[in-house]
Amino acid sequence: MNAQVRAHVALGSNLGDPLATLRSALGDLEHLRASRLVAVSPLYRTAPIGLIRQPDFINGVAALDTGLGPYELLAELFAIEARHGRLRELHHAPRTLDLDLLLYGDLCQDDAALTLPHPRMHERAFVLRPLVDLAPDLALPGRGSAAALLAALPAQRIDPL
Ligand code: PH2
Ligand code: MG
Ligand code: MG
Repeated sequence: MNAQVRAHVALGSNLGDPLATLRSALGDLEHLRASRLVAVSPLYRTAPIGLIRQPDFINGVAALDTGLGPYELLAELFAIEARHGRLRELHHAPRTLDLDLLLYGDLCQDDAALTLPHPRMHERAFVLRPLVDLAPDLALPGRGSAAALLAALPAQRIDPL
């Protein structure tokens, strides 16, 4: 197998039965080829950011060790979203399942298909809170300590489930 890279994936849902959807998606991540699901954060009920007139989200973060390359992993995440009825519609619109590749080791890159680290993760408490639960000492390449970034954010409503 290729060298394993630690990747972090954000999970979000605010349509249908979000908790059941996230559990099912985590089951899929557990069976992802060439990969091992290392840890799953606590889940949170979070106020929508962006379009605010939509249901609360359930959010969490998973850590994987993977032998997949970043684009292969991204394609697998899209396939899991599609299996859960995700239609790619409006930016920020409600979704049955959103799986965002946050970090792939400390890889930094920016092209039309994939930006790493995820370009908005450092300003989202619904991402940083569960990420810091999993990895309290993690630093975002180019941005520094995830815990310090979280502490500096304005308050966002995120309640443990
Ligand atoms: N995802 C978005 C936009 N806004 N807000 C919350 N609370 N949680 C999300 O996962 C979320 C969002 C776009 O992907
Ligand atoms: Mg997404
Ligand atoms: Mg997203």
